[in-house]
Amino acid sequence: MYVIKKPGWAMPERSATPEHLVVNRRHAMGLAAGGVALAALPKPAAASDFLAELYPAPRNERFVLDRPLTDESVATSYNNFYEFGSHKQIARAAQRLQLEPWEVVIDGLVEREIRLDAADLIRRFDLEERLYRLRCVEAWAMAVPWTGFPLKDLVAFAKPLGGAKYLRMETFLDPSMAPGQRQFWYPWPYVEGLTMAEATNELSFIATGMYGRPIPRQNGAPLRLAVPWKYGFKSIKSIRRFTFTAERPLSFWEELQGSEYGFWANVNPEVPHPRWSQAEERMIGTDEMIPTQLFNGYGEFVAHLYEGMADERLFM
Ligand SMILES: Nc1nc2c(c(=O)[nH]1)N[C@H]1C(S)=C(S)[C@@H](COP(=O)(O)O)O[C@H]1N2
Ligand SMILES: [Mo]
Repeated sequence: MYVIKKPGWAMPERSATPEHLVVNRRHAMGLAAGGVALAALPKPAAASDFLAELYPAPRNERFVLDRPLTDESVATSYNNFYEFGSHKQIARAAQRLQLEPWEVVIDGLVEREIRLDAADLIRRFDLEERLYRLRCVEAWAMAVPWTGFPLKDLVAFAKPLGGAKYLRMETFLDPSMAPGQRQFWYPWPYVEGLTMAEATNELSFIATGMYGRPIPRQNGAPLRLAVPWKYGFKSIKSIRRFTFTAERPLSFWEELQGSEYGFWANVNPEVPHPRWSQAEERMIGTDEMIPTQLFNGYGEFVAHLYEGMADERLFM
């Protein structure tokens, strides 16, 4: 594990989450001694029932936090999801996102193209919970318990060919559900990409749930990437298509404003955004200011991926 400095404001994440979530989550459906079972907590507004029977899943204890979890009500009501508007209060509008049917396409440089429903895809993998930080390029941050599966499991399922160098991911395209997609000056659909080494890194995760429940629409149901060492815009929501390619994909923000949002987008407090400093981050919910860390504190897992790449714009 990497060494974490515990500042005065830090508290162990265990005190921020019901203890039964740490213990035996699949069987913690009744009332746990000394606390209220998760299933008994009131469901927040704008929650989802998609594959509800799969949650909660057991926690993977390898991923620890240095700060309290963000309140569920905050993490599910302060969002970036430009398909539903270019502001943070899109949770209500995002309820129009229709999750059934949701066909996922896996194509490009693969043994054979795969098309299957998101529910069938998710059921193929062992779900686990991970506590991750998320650092938006706009200098706000949160700490959330995702549920999902490692992206490398999906890569193995896809059987990419030797020539595959990148994984390109694409969000749905349906302006009738998503009013933001009628804003023609954006290059819809939202696209993101990773190198194969990044996609198969242990940290790369596909989130299907959050706070021990199905992931809400506003946070990227039914499938959303979580790559916590990169700025939040890399964590593409509501993925419909995974394409293995030989060419580096052009991502949504890079196409829109390549001088400010690049392909790599690794977090680095010492490389300012052209219009603001990246030295600190504001935790949503508490507004605490916290020093930002190189690779958002995940260097132990990912720093080696970027050795010998000094010519690339790794931190923008
Ligand atoms: N499809 C899609 N994915 C997206 C975005 C978006 O607008 N559309 N915004 C990104 C940005 S900028 C951030 S910071 C995170 C926000 O995730 P959250 O709303 O779950 O906090 O989602 C990322 N994924
Ligand atoms: Mo972001």
